[in-house]
Amino acid sequence: MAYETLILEHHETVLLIKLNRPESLNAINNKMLMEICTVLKKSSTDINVRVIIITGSEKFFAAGADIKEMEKKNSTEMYLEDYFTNEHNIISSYRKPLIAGVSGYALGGGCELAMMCDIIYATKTAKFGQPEINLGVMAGIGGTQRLPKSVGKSKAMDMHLTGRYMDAEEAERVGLVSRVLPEKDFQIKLIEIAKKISDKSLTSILAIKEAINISYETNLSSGINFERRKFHSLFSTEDQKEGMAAFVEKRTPKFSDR
Ligand code: DAK
Repeated sequence: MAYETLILEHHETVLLIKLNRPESLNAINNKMLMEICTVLKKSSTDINVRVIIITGSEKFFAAGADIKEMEKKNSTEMYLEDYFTNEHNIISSYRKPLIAGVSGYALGGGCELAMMCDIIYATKTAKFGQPEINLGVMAGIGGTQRLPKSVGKSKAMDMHLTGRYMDAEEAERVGLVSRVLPEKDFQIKLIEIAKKISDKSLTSILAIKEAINISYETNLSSGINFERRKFHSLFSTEDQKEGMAAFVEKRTPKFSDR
């Protein structure tokens, strides 16, 4: 299926989604979000897709939600259309790992889309920001909630209230970004890392993602209890037997997702 706002590339079990609205610096419109969600829905049960990368171009990941699409809307329309809510829920509850590869601008909804992913890798040209305050509005797809969890209250307030951008070096230092990677062959490196994840047992991958995400929603003792139950349950898998036998036999494990 051809998409209007996305380019898809399959690299074995890694699916790379490239945001593709260069004329507006990949501003996220309704169509783009719907297309991302269609891809996620299709790939959620596709055994050939184990890890997804969302990336943009060298100069821009996404410069925010599409201001031209929103400009004339009033609050009743926004409320009744429930603008972006369903899409937010589909992306943020996706079970397989989502990697954001950010080069250049990740602003407003672009920064929020990156933060909905599980890991953010960036090049040194990346610029993160929540500049909605300059438009007389505020973040609306998680920016005020996820950013403080990554960078702390003070920096999140600073970014949302001043609208300033955070560069890659600062973003890595404060934990918004996992690693800053070289600009040259950025995409190749992203795929390489995604493949490394993809080679693991899918049962472990899904359990780890679920357990880490639970830590955002629950208290410490409930979270640790959840983790322990997941850990116990993995001992009913063939992959646990294979992984531990491979260690003892000093060989590389061959996981079967069973
Ligand atoms: N939307 C629409 N078009 C955009 C755009 C955007 N976010 N960003 C850039 N463009 C367009 C420009 O209008 C321009 O188009 P033409 O004039 O050529 O037709 C083209 O892309 C190139 O942009 P510039 O000429 O401005 O390029 P520069 O290199 O000079 O500047 C820039 C790059 C990224 C600094 C600048 O473009 C910029 O400031 N862009 C806007 C950044 C921004 O404010 N982003 C936040 C958007 S608001 C919701 C929840 C959340 C949201 C919405 C709803 N609900 C729950 C309901 C999210 C809101 C946002 O993200």
